[in-house]
Amino acid sequence: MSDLIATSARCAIVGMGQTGLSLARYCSANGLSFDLFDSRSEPPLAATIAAEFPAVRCFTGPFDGEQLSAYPQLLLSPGVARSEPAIQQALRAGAVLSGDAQLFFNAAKAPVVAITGSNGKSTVTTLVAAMAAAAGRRVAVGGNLGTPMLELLDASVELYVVELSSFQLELLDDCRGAIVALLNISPDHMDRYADINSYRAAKQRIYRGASVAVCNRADLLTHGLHSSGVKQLSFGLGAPDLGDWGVAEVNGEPYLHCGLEPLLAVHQLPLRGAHNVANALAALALGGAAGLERAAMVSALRAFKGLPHRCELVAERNGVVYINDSKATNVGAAVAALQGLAATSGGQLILLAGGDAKGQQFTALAAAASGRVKRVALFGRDGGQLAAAFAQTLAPEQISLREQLSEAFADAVAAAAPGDTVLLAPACASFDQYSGFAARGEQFRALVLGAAA
Ligand code: UMA
Ligand code: ADP
Repeated sequence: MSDLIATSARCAIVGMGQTGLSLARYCSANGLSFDLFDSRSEPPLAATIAAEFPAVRCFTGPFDGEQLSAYPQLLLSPGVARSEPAIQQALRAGAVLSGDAQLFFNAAKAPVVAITGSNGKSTVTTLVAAMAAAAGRRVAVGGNLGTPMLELLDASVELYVVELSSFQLELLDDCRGAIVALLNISPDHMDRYADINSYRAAKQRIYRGASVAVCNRADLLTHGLHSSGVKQLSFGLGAPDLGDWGVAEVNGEPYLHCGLEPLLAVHQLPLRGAHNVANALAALALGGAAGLERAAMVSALRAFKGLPHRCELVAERNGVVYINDSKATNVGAAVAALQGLAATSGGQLILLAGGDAKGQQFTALAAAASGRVKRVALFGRDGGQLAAAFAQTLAPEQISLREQLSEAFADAVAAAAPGDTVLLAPACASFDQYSGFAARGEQFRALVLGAAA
């Protein structure tokens, strides 16, 4: 439900990570009493929370459903699934569940642009914020991108731009007139959802209460059912209808367009790959709906070189190009990287992949590798699962399987010839061996630059 139900009742904040801390600060600032829970014995922010809220009770270790059932409201962090048996028990006992996203939308006094999708969220979120800044707006940007949404709230902000994960959307009922986009849907987090339909259903919640809904013409799973009051816009790589966003030729050259109006030649985008053209169009659609001036949006697009760990050029060494796409934590993103780079790199690709498979199937990745890669060097906990999938499309001598990224990297270097591209696009989460995708990308960068131990 939308609001905190009873200001006098103590609520349970579940999760003692970044979101839990932001929820505690929000409750405290609003005079609400709360206890904190985390199923881990040593939650990452336990010490910070204890120092900031010395009088607050913190319970760590496996959740106790009976204990949680005593609270009328549970504020869940995104990493805690509502399907947890203890959470289900509290629900049956009548508890109301909410999350930081709903509290944020309730409290935000300035317009909000909200972005979700399986891939491209961070890129589009950052782009829209850059466009707003170029247009002179006081903009606050965060959410799944990094800074918890509740930490962004500030009376001086003129536009909020937030990235929302499916986890955060699970508890969102009403985004209260936000301008929203669902960029694309491909399987991800299949260890949390029963199937792609329940994952899609979580993503589609972004449309609840939206004033403007932006979808991807090429991806039917992003199309929502809206009530008549919602303005609908679309983006896609084909020519757009009036008012929509797409690509059409001007004198034989592809240009980003709004309807019939050309805005920028595709080759002037520093971002590479067809998926980034789609991202640029989505950002334009959102920025346009938020009233940003087109000239400012175009200047931001021309300046934006992309985020680290997303198809990022690390170096060229001995004629071999090294690309860090550590943020490719699912099959859809890794396939986009393979397709994009195979189209632009002259030589052959060597793919480094593996890690925590999150319940995914790798058939689509193996199919995309066929004819595009000369070798795959696999690593990490679930490297064996990837090896089994690649065995269906590649010859045995094209596949190597190691424990560590450093070992797989050595295999990749040994196989690389001048003109080739070595691509880290793991198609897996990193948590089996790293603190996150950034740490994995940094190790790759260090290996390439010869600085790793
Ligand atoms: N956890 C427990 N027990 C608990 C609470 C959490 O085991 O009681 C585990 C979770 O399962 C998870 C980890 O702890 O593995 C962190 O969960 P969290 O909810 O405490 O995370 P926060 O520190 O609050 O960070 C969250 C987002 N994390 C997740 O959704 C897992 C961050 O997104 C986000 O930047 C931050 O809020 C601020 O909004 C990270 C992420 O990996 C980058 N997101 C996923 C993704 O992008 O694919 C969805
Ligand atoms: P997210 O925040 O959704 O994870 P990012 O912008 O951080 O998205 O990009 C994550 C990964 O997905 C990167 O590997 C990037 O190259 C790839 N990617 C970005 N945009 C798209 C897209 N529109 N379609 C498919 N893959 C994409």
